[in-house]
Amino acid sequence: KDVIPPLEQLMVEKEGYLQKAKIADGGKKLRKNWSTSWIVLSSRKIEFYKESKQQALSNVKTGNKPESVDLCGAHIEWAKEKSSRKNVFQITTLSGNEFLLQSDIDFIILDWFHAIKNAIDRLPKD
Ligand code: I3P
Repeated sequence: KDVIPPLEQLMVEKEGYLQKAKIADGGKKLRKNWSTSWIVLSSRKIEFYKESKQQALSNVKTGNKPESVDLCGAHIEWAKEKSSRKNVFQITTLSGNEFLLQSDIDFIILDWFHAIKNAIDRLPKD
């Protein structure tokens, strides 16, 4: 059963570039290192690509996989105190991964915050 995933799980809800820094992995703190990431949100996960979308697509053959973040049970919150940059929010996953996302452009970061928050709120918590 469940061989064919529901169509909604496959649908991309939003994609674009943001500044990203992963600051914890499995609860273990990492050195903050901001970089531009191509970000793809679908109903239950976010994928972070290191390269542009074009490069990511052309790299499919090389097996260059994006970092995938399960949104089930994840938390999202503004994180003013975690950076000297403006417009930073944090996503924390059930597995203890922490990501900061940032854009200098107010409406872009607001759109992303609400899109991710809506996706999380629609999902079961575990
Ligand atoms: C970090 C780098 C980050 C900065 C961070 C620094 O230094 O400058 O950009 O975060 O500040 O520690 P390094 O490259 O030497 O690791 P913000 O840009 O988000 O402020 P922090 O330690 O206060 O988080």
